[in-house]
Amino acid sequence: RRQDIAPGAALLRGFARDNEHDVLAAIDAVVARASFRHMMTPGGHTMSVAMTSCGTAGWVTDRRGYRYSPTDPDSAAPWPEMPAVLRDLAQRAATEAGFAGFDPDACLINRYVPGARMALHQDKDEADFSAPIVSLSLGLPATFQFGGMNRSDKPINYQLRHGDVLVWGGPSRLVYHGVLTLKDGEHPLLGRQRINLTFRKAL
Ligand code: MD5
Ligand code: FE
Repeated sequence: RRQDIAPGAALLRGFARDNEHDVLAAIDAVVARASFRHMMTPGGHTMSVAMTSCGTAGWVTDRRGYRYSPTDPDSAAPWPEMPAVLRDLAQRAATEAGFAGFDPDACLINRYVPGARMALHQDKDEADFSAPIVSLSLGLPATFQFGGMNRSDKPINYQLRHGDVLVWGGPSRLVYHGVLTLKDGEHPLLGRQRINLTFRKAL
């Protein structure tokens, strides 16, 4: 059930399915303390994806730029702790993909409703690119684009479904990637939404 999609990038189909109820309860507990919000890009656009975070650092954007913050700008409180069930899942997935010893300090939680999308970008706000990023997809399926080292490289599209985990590091760590506009649908556990978690070593 490990599909290598590029050097350093592995897709673990259905990896989180046996754990889905505990995983969803952990996400609910985080969201109860740090709500999903639509943040503003430095260019002044409001993102269609709603976000929150847990861990010692959370990714934020506003007119001042993109960065990791130890506190939630909405509450000024520290982000909720990363639930053990989520950290363990990310560490097990990283190990299965060849990145034993992954120790994430940030988990960005993205919520897509139908119509939301994420344009091609690189994840480069982290201090250390030697650690991989682990991504967990839940709820409605989405098409993600796996590109190359240049924005103009033609991306390959993959469908990500409920429970799929993607690990990318090494030579793939800085590839351009994105998520196409989410199509409408109804997921038995999550309804009309997709939730994606990305576990990172940010600091
Ligand atoms: C998401 N999140 O699904 C996306 C994609 C982000 C972000 O990109 O920065 O929060 S996570 C999975 C992904 C998509 C495309 C390429 C790669 C991973 N990759 O480079 O392997 O919310
Ligand atoms: Fe990204």
